[in-house]
Amino acid sequence: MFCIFVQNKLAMYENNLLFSIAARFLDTAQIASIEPLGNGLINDTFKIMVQGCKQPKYVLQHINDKVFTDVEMLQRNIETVTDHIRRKYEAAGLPDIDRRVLHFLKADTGKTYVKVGEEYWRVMDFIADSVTQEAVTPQSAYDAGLSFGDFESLLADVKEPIGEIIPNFHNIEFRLKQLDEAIAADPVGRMKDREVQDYVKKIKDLANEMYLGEQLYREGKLPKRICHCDTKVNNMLFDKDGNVLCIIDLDTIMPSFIFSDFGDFLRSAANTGAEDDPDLGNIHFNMAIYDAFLKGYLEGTKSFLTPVERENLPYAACLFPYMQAVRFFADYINGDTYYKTRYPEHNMVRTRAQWRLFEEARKALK
Ligand code: GN1
Ligand code: MG
Repeated sequence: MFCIFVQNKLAMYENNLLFSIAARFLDTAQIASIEPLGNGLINDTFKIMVQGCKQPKYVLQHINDKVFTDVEMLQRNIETVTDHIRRKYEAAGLPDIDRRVLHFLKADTGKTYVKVGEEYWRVMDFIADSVTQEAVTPQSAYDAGLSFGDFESLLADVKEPIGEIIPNFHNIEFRLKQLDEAIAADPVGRMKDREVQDYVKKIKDLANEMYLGEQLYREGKLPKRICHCDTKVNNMLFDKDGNVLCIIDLDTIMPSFIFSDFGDFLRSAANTGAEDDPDLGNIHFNMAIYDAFLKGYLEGTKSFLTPVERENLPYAACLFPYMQAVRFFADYINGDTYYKTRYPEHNMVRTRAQWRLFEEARKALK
């Protein structure tokens, strides 16, 4: 049995259950074990080990359908995108395509997910000989810029509709409205804390500055494109030599401003501390990483990026720590109902850390 922290509770996954779900996708006779994998804040992920193989063969994932309420759309989006990229790679004669784009297995239902009881599950191939990194160097930041730029340009001509899987996901006006609702409801009494009140004020004082993207969009000056929308460093797989292999965690692919992919990558990559660093002294905005990522991203997107998008990339790098602070903070006030937390104050610690990163980015990019 495995225990995984979900919303302060231990989620228990019986081995038998995991095996029986895997059996819907593949022949379980080959399975040696199923064990927890990774540190996502939303879904629960497991690696499937098979006999005679040191590295995992498949990844089994429990889909959080409180967050992704339309699982059919979720998987359709992912299949559309992965099929599209695969076809392009094949046409270009690229080698080793199975390690460059994710592949989801079909279950006995013919779909790439199953519903077991009230829960949704899926299985994908594990990308062989790949590693994740929590930190980047200027060289890998440059490569990541190229890769995410490439990723967006590969998706520029997708014909099938890509649904907005989480409506208003990166809309800061909407996120601030959610914060206001949390403040008004104050369901667990966290608003009486002086520090919490101070953060409300700090966040609101700078809100106008952060509305820029939505304003430009309303004025018809900023397009939405198909973006990844969760470009954290640990959502890229690298090969043993540190080259970018494959972009993973495709759940949030949806139409958005390119600011999402640019800003969210730097939110993790340019942070010299951890996303939830309790020591704010560790948190600075690393300009060498910013410059390298920018260079790669501009190269990767040169076929389509407009001047308005290009000029506002520094804004995007500030917007994302700001927005993440707002989201962690609202969840804290709501009593930790969205993000997995490991201890009671976790979302507040994350809020402080993201706010500090925002201040540091704003100072560095002024
Ligand atoms: C969530 O689960 P994970 O780590 O891929 C969140 C992102 C946040 C991130 C913060 C659907 O992503 O938007 O930036 O946590 N995903 C969703 O680490 O809300
Ligand atoms: Mg994600």
